[in-house]
Amino acid sequence: MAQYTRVSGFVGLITLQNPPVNALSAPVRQGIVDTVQRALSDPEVKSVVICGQNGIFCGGADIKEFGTDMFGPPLIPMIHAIEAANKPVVAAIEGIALGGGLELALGCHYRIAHSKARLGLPEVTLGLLPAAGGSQRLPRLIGVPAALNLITTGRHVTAAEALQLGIVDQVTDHNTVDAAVKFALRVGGQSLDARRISTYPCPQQPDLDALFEDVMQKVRQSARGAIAPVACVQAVRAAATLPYTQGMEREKELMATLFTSGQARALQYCFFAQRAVGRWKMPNGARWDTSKPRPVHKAAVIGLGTMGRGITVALAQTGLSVIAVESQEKQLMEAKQAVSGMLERGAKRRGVAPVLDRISYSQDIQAVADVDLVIEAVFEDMALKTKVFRQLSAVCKPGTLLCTNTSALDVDQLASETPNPELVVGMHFFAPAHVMKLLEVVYGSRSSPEAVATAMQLGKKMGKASVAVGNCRGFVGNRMLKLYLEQASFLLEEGATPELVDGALEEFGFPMGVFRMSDLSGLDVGWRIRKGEGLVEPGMASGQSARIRQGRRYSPLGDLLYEQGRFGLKTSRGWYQYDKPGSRVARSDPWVHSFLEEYRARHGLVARNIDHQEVLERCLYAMINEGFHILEDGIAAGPEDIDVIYVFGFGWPRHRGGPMFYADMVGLAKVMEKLEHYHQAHPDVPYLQPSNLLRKLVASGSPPIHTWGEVIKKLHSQL
Ligand code: 3H9
Repeated sequence: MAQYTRVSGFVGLITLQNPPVNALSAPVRQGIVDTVQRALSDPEVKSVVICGQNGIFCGGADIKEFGTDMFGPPLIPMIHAIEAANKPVVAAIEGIALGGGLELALGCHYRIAHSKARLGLPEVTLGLLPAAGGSQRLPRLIGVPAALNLITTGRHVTAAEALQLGIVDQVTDHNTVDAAVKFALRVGGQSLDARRISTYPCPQQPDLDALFEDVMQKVRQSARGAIAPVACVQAVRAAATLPYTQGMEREKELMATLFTSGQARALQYCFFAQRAVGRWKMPNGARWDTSKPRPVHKAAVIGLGTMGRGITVALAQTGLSVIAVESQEKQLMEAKQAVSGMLERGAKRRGVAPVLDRISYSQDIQAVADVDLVIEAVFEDMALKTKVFRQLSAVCKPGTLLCTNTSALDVDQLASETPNPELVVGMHFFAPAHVMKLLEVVYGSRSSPEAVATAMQLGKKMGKASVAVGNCRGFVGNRMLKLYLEQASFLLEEGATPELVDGALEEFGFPMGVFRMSDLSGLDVGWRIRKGEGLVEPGMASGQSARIRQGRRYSPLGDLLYEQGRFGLKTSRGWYQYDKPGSRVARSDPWVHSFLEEYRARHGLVARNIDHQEVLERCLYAMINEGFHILEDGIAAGPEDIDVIYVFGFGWPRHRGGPMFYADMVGLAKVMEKLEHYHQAHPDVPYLQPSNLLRKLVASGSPPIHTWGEVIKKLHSQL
């Protein structure tokens, strides 16, 4: 797990060996302890180099070990022993030095990095802090402001930035281990007094209290209830104000709280869930590891509304040639300008040249004849999409993959309009498509494994968390969202206000409550979807029937606001009021409050007190119950798929793991009992009735989330 060789006569070379990222598992730590000791006790050896095999220095502590009975030598004394060594130890950083990997490097006396290496302390993203001395050494090395930035965000820096910050001593474009060995030979025998970072005083900082107060306020605001970023600030404060040994005590204390927290569990679950969704499988047995993606060099986007423009940008930024097609000339001109603007702004942010020449524009669908893949993003209307799919089938070269960006329509129906339904999949992007990290890849009943593999691979190339899901109305994300939105409206009918509902959800950790979100996306959007479903009836109908549609409870509140021209942000009025169209500051609107009172009076509804707990239970448990239905129906392969969709596409707070993980944390029996309670109180809302799968899981003793698959399999085999 750590190989030892002597090179160039006088250098002990230690190579970490634990693929794929040389994580510091117990055998690796043992290997480091043993080989360092060997090098230090060998009189021939004048200096030591530590590197990682396969061009990767180290990805940090082994996350898989967390939550298990940890054994083997602990990291802190191991790193102290390296720092205290009387022979120079040089870290040769290739690939990555992250978390404990960078902490190991900070314990070394010198650091040499390859120009393509990335370094960082991403522990905060796992609900932790750099607790192998990282929170104490980094501020001493690069100063408090820069260390705070890196530790509280977990961002990775390039080798160039690391050099500028003073994290590394040298950057090379050549063989890093060779450069480190050469360097080690040169510094062998030199004094190490000035090279032990733990002995450095923290660089002086004027008005330290004000700095920490300011940072803490910002961190609390952006953390939305996550505790690790706050602990990171506290740990760095200890580095700035306490001697090293006391700072280490504080680091340990803070880590102890974080390490066993539910938030750390949730964030580590998210880390693995994000990777697990890449190992997709379909109910027919097709899988990620047996399905070969097709090469995609040239793609087309049909329809250049908001979604089409974002998709065009995302594809071009991935390096593909893109043909962007829009039949309306005015819309095409506007889109061209908007896409160029997005590409230029994105390029400026990343410090690269914009890739405007990768895109060609056309009004004629014939222009897509030679592309490998098309993404249709026209208006959400089945008749229109059907027409486009028929045209594409006639125009495209054989084998072209036809993808639809529909957010809810039937992928199978569209596929049936083409002679090759196996080449049709959904690629459901989320607005803005070049920014949002989620992609639902929707397979129809006849989609080929190659088509799914190609869409999944393209999603990955675009930097999206891509999740393969089955075909049903709304797929996974929007199918669950519908019930969440409905419950929020029902709560208004029963006595809540938009402020109360949003307050509860934002306190839970959503960046935006449901009504602020609705104002942002536009009440007209939701109205159009409900109209398409045949749910909208115009006018202020009164009486019970106005609140029953298609045989179950319905709230026409959103429709009534829409009829008043209150579309949300774009009209400065919606569930809230705004100073001007587009303003993000939502202010309470007395009109909405009187409107709600009149509405309740008209329908004979008596307002009652509703607390935050009820808001959360009604909105979240309804959504979670639908998640169980989705698992039962085989639309999502596992709870991780649902959770990744919600964390990446719907603002579910990552430190709460996702809706299904949250249900597991709350306790399945409790979720079921609450659903039963609310269903009894609202028998006209059938979806509050606990799903079969939830009942089965509770009956099986509420097994932990990673074992739900067994119960789901059993349920499917009984069907
Ligand atoms: C820490 O260090 C705490 C310390 O302060 C000490 C406290 C006392 N452990 O992402 P990929 C697996 S906390 C175990 O697909 P990429 C990963 O699950 C740690 N496994 O590849 C996957 O497995 P599988 C701080 C790990 O090239 C495989 O490696 N460190 C670890 O896109 C490939 O991963 C971090 O937070 C690990 N540390 O990205 C770094 N890392 O194939 C976390 C990865 O079975 N890691 N695996 O699905 C990453 O950010 C990315 O994995 C990395 C590679 C950038 C390294």
